[in-house]
Amino acid sequence: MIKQIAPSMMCCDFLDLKNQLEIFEKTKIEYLHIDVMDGSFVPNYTLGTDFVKKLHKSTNIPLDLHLMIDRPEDKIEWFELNENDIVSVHFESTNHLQRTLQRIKNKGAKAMVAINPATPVCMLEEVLDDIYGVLIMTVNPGYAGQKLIPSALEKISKTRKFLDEHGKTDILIEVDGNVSYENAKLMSEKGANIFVAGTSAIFCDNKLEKNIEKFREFIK
Ligand code: S6P
Ligand code: MG
Repeated sequence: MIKQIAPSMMCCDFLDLKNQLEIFEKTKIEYLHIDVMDGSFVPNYTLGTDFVKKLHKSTNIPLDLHLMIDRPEDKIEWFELNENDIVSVHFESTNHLQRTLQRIKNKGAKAMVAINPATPVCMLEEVLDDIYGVLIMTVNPGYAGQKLIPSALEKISKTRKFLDEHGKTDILIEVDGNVSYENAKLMSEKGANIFVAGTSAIFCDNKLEKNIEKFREFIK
């Protein structure tokens, strides 16, 4: 079973970014999670197109773009995407989910669908052929530092079961929101594959390298 870490870059220390990227490379971090918010789909602003370009120039670690924006189908073109990058688009943010996923794949990236805590995974039945993974929000999107929504844990097992029953054993599950060490362990047991690590875990203090090693032990 694949177990990968995606540090949430909105939680990083921007004044120490160069050193932090070196630590991510040294600890073989699989993805850098980039939260893109538009102040409309979610009540906040975060990272954007220029930061994505800058990271592509500065590291070979693939990016994991989490688009929390309205009408993503019109904005995919704005982003520089590499072959190994992931782009997650919210089910709730578009009337044209399949078209949006197709546009991501046309740009050569891997397409995933993100679902809010209130959205059941069965809503994805018709796009299972179009996706690399499902991003389960374990908090309501918009902010770092929130508390896990308890029903989200069970939703991970439900999602794994739903995917397997549809013959999609290769579709990955990513979890995002309050992925603390303890929660990550439970999420891993329930079938999560990619873990967004933020203020609840690796960015809780300045011992980034040690924290990443510790996090790996919890998701084994
Ligand atoms: C939230 C965003 C997330 C957060 C991450 C922070 O809307 O999509 O990626 O950055 O959840 O982690 P934590 O541990 O502070 O919840
Ligand atoms: Mg996110």
